[in-house]
Amino acid sequence: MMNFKTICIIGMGYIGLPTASVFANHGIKVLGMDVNADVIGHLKAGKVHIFEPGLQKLFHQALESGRLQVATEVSPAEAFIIAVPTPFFEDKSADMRYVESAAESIVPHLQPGNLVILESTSPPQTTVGLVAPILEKSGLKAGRDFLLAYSPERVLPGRILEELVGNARVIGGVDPASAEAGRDLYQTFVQGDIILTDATTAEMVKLMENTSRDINIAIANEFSRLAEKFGVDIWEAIGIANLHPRVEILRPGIGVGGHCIGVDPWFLVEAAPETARLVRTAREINDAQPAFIADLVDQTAGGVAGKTIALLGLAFKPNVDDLRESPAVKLAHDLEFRGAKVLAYEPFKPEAGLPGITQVTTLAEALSEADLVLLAVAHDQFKALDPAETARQTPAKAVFDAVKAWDKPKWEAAGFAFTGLARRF
Ligand code: SAJ
Repeated sequence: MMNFKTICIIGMGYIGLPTASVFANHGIKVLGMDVNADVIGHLKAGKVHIFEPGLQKLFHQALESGRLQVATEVSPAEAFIIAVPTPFFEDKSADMRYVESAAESIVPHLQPGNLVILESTSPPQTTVGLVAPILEKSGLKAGRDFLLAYSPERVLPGRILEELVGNARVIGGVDPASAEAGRDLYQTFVQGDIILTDATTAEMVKLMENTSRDINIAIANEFSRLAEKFGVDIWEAIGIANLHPRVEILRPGIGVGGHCIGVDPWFLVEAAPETARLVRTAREINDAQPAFIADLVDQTAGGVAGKTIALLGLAFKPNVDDLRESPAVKLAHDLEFRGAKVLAYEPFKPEAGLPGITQVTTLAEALSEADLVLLAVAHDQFKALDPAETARQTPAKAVFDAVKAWDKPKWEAAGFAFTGLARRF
């Protein structure tokens, strides 16, 4: 069994930072590296730059222990973990430049016997086809001179710290020794099962998980459109269907966002366009959902042109501060395109500075001149809004709940005309 004393984690984002903190708190010396000097500056000052429950405390504890350091340069270590983003280009093809440069930055430091782990979600065969050849520029060979594995992160934003420790972990090696070394490293803190396989299988597993969730959300969104067409309350219908022991329909909404589920399925489409047909269709359905909601709001409001809409929430899902690929942002643009004036309020990121979005920093400001209040993201603080109190803060006489977070009778009792996505009750 290998015993790792030092690791270097490349990328101090949503995955790298919690992972670095957890390792350090379990007795390993960690260097957290990020090319962004602002991020490192923040971290050095003891402040985490992202919102995730419990992370600030965990990070602080790791710094205090003296085992976690952060820097803008890679340093030698027994193991290297790559946890950088893999976004996509305009044409939906994978942008692997961060992974490439992370691998390049390891090359000068790579020693025989080191372990390198890729955690970033990547197209099939990235580990063997892209990362191995870059690392081999060191003159060392993957599987023979150094160990190389793929181990995807699978944690849910909002529950990252629990899931990092509790979830099962898959580790795919370029050879069995690499997978075993990965297990030795992660079992430092992982309490869930650790499953060993080959690198390409582990890459597929990750893509299959997020793709199947995307497809399941797409069918829920398509059902919501059908329900609109047939005058059915989709929430009632799903509730009843889900009583069936083998049916579990997810929630329709304003679309799918974030840097994972809305992105990863495209890696399969790009890798095998002729084969991944259902995958592509699901992506297209979910991507079109913000425009569908904008049309629905437009119809139910008797036209949004010239009206002011208080848009509640810009994050990609409830109770997170992440606005990447957010359908709420697309919805704001779509409503503006239809002639509305949108005042967006996002409590987790009140000043995001998004181009083309008018953001206000308080709820009161959003409400004060609204004709319509549109709930886009079911943050706890929006769910808890009191309709009577809201009525006192706004001239708006109508609300639209796109995510079934509000109680229709209560809002009606407060004097609002209430509509929502496929909503009768
Ligand atoms: N959404 C719906 N309806 C639902 C569930 C979600 O519209 O019933 C929307 C959300 O509002 C959001 C998007 O889908 O816009 C994605 O949210 P999510 O909570 O389903 O997932 P993510 O993107 O936060 O995290 C996913 C997780 N993957 C799976 O559950 C299979 C997580 O475990 C992964 O680690 C993460 O992607 C990742 O990093 O890949």
